[in-house]
Amino acid sequence: MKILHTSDWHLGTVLHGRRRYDEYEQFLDWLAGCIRDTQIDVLLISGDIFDNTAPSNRAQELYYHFLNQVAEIQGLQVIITGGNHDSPSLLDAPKPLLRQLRIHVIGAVTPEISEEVILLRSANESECLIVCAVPYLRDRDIRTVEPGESIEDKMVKIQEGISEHYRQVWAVAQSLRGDSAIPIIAMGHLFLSGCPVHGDERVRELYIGNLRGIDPGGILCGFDYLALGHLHEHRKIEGNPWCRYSGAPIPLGFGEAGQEKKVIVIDFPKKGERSIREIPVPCFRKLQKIQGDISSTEQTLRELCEGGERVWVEVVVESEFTAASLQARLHDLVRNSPVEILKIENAALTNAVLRAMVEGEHLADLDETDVFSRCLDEHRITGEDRDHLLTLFQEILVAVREEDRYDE
Ligand SMILES: [Mn+2]
Repeated sequence: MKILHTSDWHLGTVLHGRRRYDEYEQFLDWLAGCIRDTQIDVLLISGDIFDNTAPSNRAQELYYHFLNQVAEIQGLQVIITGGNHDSPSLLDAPKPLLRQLRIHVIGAVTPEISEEVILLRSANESECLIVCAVPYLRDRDIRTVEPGESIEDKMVKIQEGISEHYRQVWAVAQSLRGDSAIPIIAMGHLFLSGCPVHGDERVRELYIGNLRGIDPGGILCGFDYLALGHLHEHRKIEGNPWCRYSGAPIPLGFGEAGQEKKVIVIDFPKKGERSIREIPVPCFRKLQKIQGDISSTEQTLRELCEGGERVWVEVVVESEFTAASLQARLHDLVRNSPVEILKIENAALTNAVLRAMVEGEHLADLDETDVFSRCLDEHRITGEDRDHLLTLFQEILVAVREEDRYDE
């Protein structure tokens, strides 16, 4: 059986006000072709299909158009699990219909844990695969709250709850396998400790409070492969090539500019054999971050314009300028070229008045935690109190983001 692993599509994502449907269209067409050409038997999508819990109709159209396209591929089976950005009820709503197309959806933890364990047979029934389709595990799925518990107690319980969930699906899968040699794969949408995070602009969302990730030892069990989602950069777990983050297929922010995006193909050609390879995803629109003084910035922009490639640019200028003249000067330079400047940051200005709201700074440049931090500054809250309040704030933020608004 040949498996393709991808995750973190974030359909509907917006970058500095720009929608990205054309890139997604190209990616999904490419992916459908890749599945066909590589003769994939099973497609795994490990969470964060959509960027938010109420995706636009256009984002949903892209999703269903793709599913319809791949449903026509002879023998292909698909498993989709929910991520922290997804609405579980939105993903699960068309479950029975998609089931008819050999597409399994696990939007949230199922009432019976055995429903997360799926036995797949190849088209000619000669091969089998067991997939433990574990979705993103929400706090309420894995932990009971007791009055008076400390944040530390809570973190220990989350860690234990997640490990216990994987032990349970592993046990179900093993009994399903019996004496046969059927490979067992698990999916997951979580942050493993020991994974250095760099270049990821959404890093704050990876943590629940100050939980610095799940210990991989607790969830690896005996899985032949662990198909993870949540980190946007392709990542292998140290010392274990069979446990990976596929990473997002398109760079979702300028922090991911320059990363090579991939999908992963795992093959179990015959009993006891397995192989793995990475397939690079073509770049449908380049993102580039330019940082430097005004003359080097202008030089780089000129070169980009001459290059003729479609590119979105974020500029950080380290020379002294008033916001308005800088904007005009740089936008003039790229006029009528395939280069578009999405954001200009005036580093000198920002540094000079770092913590105050100033002219040229927009609320859109800050995230919720930045605003809350400034509020704490205003009130001169420091030390342990500050850490504690920031942790509580993060918890509320995660709860608000995960709220499944249309689940009735
Ligand atoms: Mn995620």
